[in-house]
Amino acid sequence: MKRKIALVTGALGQDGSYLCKFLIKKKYKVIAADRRSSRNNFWRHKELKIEDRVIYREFDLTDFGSIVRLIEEYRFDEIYNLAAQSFVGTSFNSPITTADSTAIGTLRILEAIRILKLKTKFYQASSSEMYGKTYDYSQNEKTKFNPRSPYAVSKVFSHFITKNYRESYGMFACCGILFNHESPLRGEEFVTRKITRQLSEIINGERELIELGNINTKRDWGYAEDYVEAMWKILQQKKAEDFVIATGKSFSIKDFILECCNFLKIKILWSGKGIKLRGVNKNNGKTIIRINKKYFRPAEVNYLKGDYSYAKKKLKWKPKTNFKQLVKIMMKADLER
Ligand code: F7E
Repeated sequence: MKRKIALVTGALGQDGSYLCKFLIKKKYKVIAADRRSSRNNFWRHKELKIEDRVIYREFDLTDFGSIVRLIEEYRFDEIYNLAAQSFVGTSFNSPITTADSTAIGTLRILEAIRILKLKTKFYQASSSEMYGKTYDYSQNEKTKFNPRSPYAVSKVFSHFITKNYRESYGMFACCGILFNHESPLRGEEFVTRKITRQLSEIINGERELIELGNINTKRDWGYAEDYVEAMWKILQQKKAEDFVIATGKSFSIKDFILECCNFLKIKILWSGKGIKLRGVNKNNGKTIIRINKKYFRPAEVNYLKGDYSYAKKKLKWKPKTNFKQLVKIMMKADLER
C-alpha cells in the first residue's frame, strides 16, 4: 500500500510534536510545518527523538501563496491544522494578528485544497474556549458557543468555515473540539506548565514564589499525547464529523496547585481573599503563591467540562490519563529537567 503523506501545521508546538510522533509510528511520511524556524524551537522534537524522522518546512498561515505551493507540491492525504496564535491572553493584546492566523489562516488552507481540487482530508483544531461563558453543566457537540476572547472568536470562525466547506463542497473536513490538554511539552505561558515549572524552581531554591491570575477558574484537563490519537481517529472515519475530546472532569487552577503540592509533599495553607489570596508552604512558613492582577484577562472563561460520549461511541476513544496521573507526569518531568 502507498505510504500516506500528512501535513502537520504548528508541528513544533506541543500537539504538533506528539502528532508527528504518532503519525511516524503509523508509517506516514510527515511534513512538519511551522513558522518558528529557529533552532531552539526544536526542543520538543529533540525530546521525542523525532528530529530526523520528519521533513521540516517553513509555514506561515498568513501567506496564501506559500500555502498553495506547499499543498500542490505534496498533494497530502491528510492535513492537520494545529497552527494558531494559541495563547488566549495574547489574543487580547494582538487581536488582529490572532484573527489573521487563527481564523483566516484556516480558510486559506481550505481554499487551497478547494482550488487544487484535492481529495485531502482536513482536520481543524477547534477549542473548548469556543464555549466561553457557558450555562451548561457539561459541553458537547451541540452546546452553543459563546466565545470570550479574540482567540475563541477566531476559533469559532475556523470551526464554522470548516463545516461550511464540508457542506458546500463535500470536502472531508472535520473539527476536533479539544478541551485543555497538557504535558511536559506544554509552553510555559500556559498555567499548568507555569505551575509545574515554577514549583520545581522553588524546590531547587531558584525561585521564591509563583504569581498567578484567577485561580478559581475550572478546566477539563487531559493529557496531550492521548488527544493526538483522537485527531487521527477523526480523519479515519467513513463520515466527516466534529467531535468533543475531553475527560469529563473539571478542576480549578487551585486544585491543580494542590495536586502538585501533594506530589511534592508540600502542605499548603491558603489565607486572604481575591487579590490578597496567598498560598503558604506550611513546612517552612514561606509564601509560594501570590495573585497578580496582570495575569487576569479582560473577559474570563470560568468553567469547562467536556462531554466526550459521542467520541467514545463513534471513535472508540477515551482518555487514558487522569488528572492525578497528568500532574505526576508533568511534575516529574520538570523536576528532572
Ligand atoms: O489558562 C487561568 C486563566 O492559559 C487556563 C489554550 O491551549 O486551552 C488553553 O487555553 C486558566 C484561565 O489556558 C494564570 O485565566 C490563572 O482561566 O492555561 P491557560 P486556556 O486559556 O484555558 C484551550 C483549550 C485552547 O484552545 C488554548 O489554545 O488559568 N490563569 N493564572 C492563568 N493562565 C495563565 N496562562 N497564566 C497565569 O498566570
